[in-house]
Amino acid sequence: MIIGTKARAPLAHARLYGILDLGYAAEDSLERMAAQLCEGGVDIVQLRAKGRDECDIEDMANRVAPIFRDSGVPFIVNDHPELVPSVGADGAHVGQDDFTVTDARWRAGRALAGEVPPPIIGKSTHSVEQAVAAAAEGADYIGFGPLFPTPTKAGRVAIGIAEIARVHELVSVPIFCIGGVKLENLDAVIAAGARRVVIVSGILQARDVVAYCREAKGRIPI
Ligand code: TZP
Ligand code: MG
Repeated sequence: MIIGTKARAPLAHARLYGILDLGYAAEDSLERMAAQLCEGGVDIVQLRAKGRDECDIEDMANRVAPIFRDSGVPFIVNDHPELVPSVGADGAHVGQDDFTVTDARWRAGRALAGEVPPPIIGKSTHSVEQAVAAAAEGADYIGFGPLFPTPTKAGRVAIGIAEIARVHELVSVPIFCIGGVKLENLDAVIAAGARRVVIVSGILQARDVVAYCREAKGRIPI
């Protein structure tokens, strides 16, 4: 059942992207963490549950979706666009080796035909070339990174911060800089040209999740 109490905030206004990552958030803490992310002011949230089967992910998404909906925070499901209609999510996020944007949009949107607003489809990119291609493919937003080495995406080569300015010149959809971003380096990431960031472990491992989100959000210029 979909009960909306607050209109979904526009993606264009989003500055801080949080991820409920099962690598850090215990399964029995999801509702509590979701509420804290909302209280901290994250603008968009993704559920990321690598290695979990789709039924489990559907159950978890069903548990947290109402919390995000009540706060007007867009809720994105990683890797499983076909779950978007059944859990009442706002969209899906796909990687370079996952569905194309078109395919993801079709899977996410087919049961929502005629409903407004349409699902949001985001795509991970790891270079300026991939970022340009994802935007051309029709992604509503992109992730750009990992900027720094991170255990959350172990083994992926860090791309650094030097290309942040360039990617913002070439890509007009919202760009969320991701990968190893923490309060400690956030100012440098912003100084390099980032307007939006994703912070995963920094937020989920914070002693005070709400305060961490508020501090991060307050440092990202409007
Ligand atoms: N994609 C690129 S880096 C990354 C993902 C999902 C992980 C970011 O996590 P953290 O903990 O903020 O480095
Ligand atoms: Mg993926």
